[in-house]
Amino acid sequence: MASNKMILEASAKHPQPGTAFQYGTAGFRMKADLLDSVVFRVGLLAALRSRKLNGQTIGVMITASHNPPVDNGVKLVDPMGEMLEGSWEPHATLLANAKTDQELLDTYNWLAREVKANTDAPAHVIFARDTRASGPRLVECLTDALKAAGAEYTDYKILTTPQLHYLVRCVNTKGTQYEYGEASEEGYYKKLGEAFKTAMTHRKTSGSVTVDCANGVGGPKLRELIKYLPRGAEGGVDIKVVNDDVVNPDILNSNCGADYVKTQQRAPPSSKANPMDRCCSLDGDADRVVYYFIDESNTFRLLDGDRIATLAASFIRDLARGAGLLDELNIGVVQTAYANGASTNFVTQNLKLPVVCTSTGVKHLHHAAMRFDVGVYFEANGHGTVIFSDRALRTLDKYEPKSPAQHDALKILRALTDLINQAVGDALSDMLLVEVILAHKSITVNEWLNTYIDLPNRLVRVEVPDRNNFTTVEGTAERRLASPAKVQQLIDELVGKYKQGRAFARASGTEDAVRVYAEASTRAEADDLASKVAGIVR
Ligand code: NG1
Ligand code: ZN
Repeated sequence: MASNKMILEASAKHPQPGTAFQYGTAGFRMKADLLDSVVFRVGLLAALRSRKLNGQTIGVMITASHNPPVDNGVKLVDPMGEMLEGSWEPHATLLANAKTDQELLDTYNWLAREVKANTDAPAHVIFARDTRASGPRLVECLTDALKAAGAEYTDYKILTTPQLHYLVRCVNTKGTQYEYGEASEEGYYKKLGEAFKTAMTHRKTSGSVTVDCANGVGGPKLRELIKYLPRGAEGGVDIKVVNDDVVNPDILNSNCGADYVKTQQRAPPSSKANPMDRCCSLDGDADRVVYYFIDESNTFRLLDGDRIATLAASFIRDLARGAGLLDELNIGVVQTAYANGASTNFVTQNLKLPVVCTSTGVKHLHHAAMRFDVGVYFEANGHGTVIFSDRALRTLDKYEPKSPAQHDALKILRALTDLINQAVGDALSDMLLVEVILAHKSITVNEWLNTYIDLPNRLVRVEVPDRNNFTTVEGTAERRLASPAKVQQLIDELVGKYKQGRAFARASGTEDAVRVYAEASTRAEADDLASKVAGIVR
């Protein structure tokens, strides 16, 4: 076959550097210098995936999110804008690790047979990258592969990760009853802008919101989005954009951004915000957002993914009730074990909504959320969204409100289905959602924070000789260890001694370490429990 020769020749330009690669929760991510062959091979896999799925369009995003500027990464987006199906992750790993060009070609052809993909069938791929300096070079590696594999492709240049997910979904739903939107960057802004305007009818946010863009792609994209948002008293939002310098590539994610704020538990040092000012931070590819403020005693207060989830769940539940649809719609919240226990209690006891706990990684949360009509899911680090099932969309579409109040609630609910990115967690969309909710509830960030009181907690990173020794019990959402022997029993005995104590240990999926999480009724107890569990693990 002609393409065999082309793949061999193209691959020769991007030799495997002798590194072992693994496609994980964040796709492939590492020093950008090592990624040429990986991105090339991801291109081959994207073509194969499209062929397997009858020529539907597959997305490829080149980004390393919150990692330092010297890193980069690549991940695949499935047709409805979701993460790559889990069963294909090992295929990506297999291709990335083929040692020679010939071995790569053999693996590619073997894989095509294995997944029953016809390598001559049409393939469609779209891709984008963040603002990293290594992006253009990696795009060339990608297009070399797509050309060699005979795939048709479109380069969407620089986008946020969620914008690419949006586009993939738009392209694949075009002309169907589930058409997601106009498949262009402008279409994304128009959709969000119009939904925001509808959701904000007769409302206005109080004060301003300062958005730290991590000096990443979120900066220019937010500035663009602002042009589509309503201005002035009616439905306006005053957005102050900071840390949006994408000209100097070295300052990306440096002392700013969602990851910095969440892990350091402080505002970016460059912040000029006054006490009680509403602030939020995006990460480097704008798929995560956390809110925060400095209180009157100058203490930093974080409103993380758990807080966004509880805020969204409470708002949507109230709207569903207001529209007379609370019994019709099965609303639920999905969290991981890292969610603060107080947030879980708030959802189950105050909101009276079900909570499901899944393993770490948004793909797990997304899948669990799909089982609800309205599934609210967020990781504590600020990555998440709200998804509406087809049944929920049909219900909202067909429902005839029985009063003006029901009509108003229904109108907002419908607007939310457009405002919220259904494909993936999206910092820009989530930020607008939070602004809408705060405006509707007429609450400040401080009042939002006081909805419930978090349990003191501590997250510790423990270096161990081999983290693979730490396996968890199936079905426990990584909350219980199966091995090493006796470790779980020791943790259980310890936890029992603490008031409102909860602790677990699991191997990180992204770092060579074990993470220990502990919470208890007081700061001292939470710290003590975490350090004792770390002692057991070590
Ligand atoms: P690991 O390293 O598996 O704990 C971390 C985060 C996840 C998620 C992934 C990236 C914590 C405790 N874990 O996972 O929430 O963001 O990275 O997909 O923050
Ligand atoms: Zn990210």
